[in-house]
Amino acid sequence: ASIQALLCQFRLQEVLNEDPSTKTAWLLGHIGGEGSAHAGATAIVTIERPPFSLRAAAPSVTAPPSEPGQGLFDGLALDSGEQNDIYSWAAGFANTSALGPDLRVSIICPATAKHINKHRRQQYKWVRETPELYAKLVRPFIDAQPPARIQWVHNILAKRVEAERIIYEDPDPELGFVILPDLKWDTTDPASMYLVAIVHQHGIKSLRDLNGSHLPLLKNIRTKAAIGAQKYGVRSDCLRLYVHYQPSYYHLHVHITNVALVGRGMTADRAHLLDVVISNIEDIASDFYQRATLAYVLGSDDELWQRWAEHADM
Ligand code: M7G
Repeated sequence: ASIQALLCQFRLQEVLNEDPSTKTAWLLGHIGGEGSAHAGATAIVTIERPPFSLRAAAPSVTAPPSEPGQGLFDGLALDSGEQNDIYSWAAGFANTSALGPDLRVSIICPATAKHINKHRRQQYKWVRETPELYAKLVRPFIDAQPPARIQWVHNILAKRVEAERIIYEDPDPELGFVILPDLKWDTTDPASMYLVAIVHQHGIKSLRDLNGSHLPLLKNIRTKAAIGAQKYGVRSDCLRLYVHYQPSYYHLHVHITNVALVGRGMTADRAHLLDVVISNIEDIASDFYQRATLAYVLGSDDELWQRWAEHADM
């Protein structure tokens, strides 16, 4: 059957997730089986509003002005909208090919339970981790992490894997680290440069462990990140350096990105800027991060979620 025919049979059961920022929705339902005893096949339909393709619609400088009746907004069906002084706005349906397609659809059918869980919205909670809660809930969780979780880190530090991708190394066992492209970056576009610095020292699990004794290490990373970034032509004043709390991997590493890159991992939810970390330790207190309350978002998919959920105050 054509995609259109399949979609005409789709019966919605649940909106699994909606993301206003990407204008995407994930719908769970059934296709086929109508009027018969069986329910049809489980299907996940993803609908997305694509970006406008205005470049194709824009007249080139040499083209003659468009004929009447060939305007960009022909076929538009708008509500009456609002007007106020020089401002007016309305909503409606495009019905015009000049703006490009206004819907993209994809179907997984039959969808498995795994597909469904993957696309179902997580619940989120904002938690405030005091030093006491860290000691009670989080540190035991970190200590229980299987070493295999950071095997990839050890492989990089021992040059067993990705050795040719290392773009800078300070081999000092105390102050040293390696810098290499993050797996999220394909190294083609410097505007989206994403590097990671992984320290040689073992045992610094996270931001919580950092104190005055680590200032030389942190400053060393701050200085040398610029050398690494030079390889991609990114200037030292165009770098955003931060650590995540909570991180996914409990071996100290610093994210190094082009400031032009904006995305989820650098929002206030989890990112702690290296400059601020250094200043807090150096200018405020050597044990700042042992005394601070650190707040962050937990998703119901996070393993830490369960630990907090068992804690009565959550
Ligand atoms: P994080 O703050 O611990 O967790 O960062 P996050 O992934 O939730 O941000 C770990 C960083 O290391 C992430 O930016 C990952 O994309 C990156 N990363 C993870 N792995 C398994 C690898 C890897 O094998 N190689 C490289 N180069 N980067 C990795």
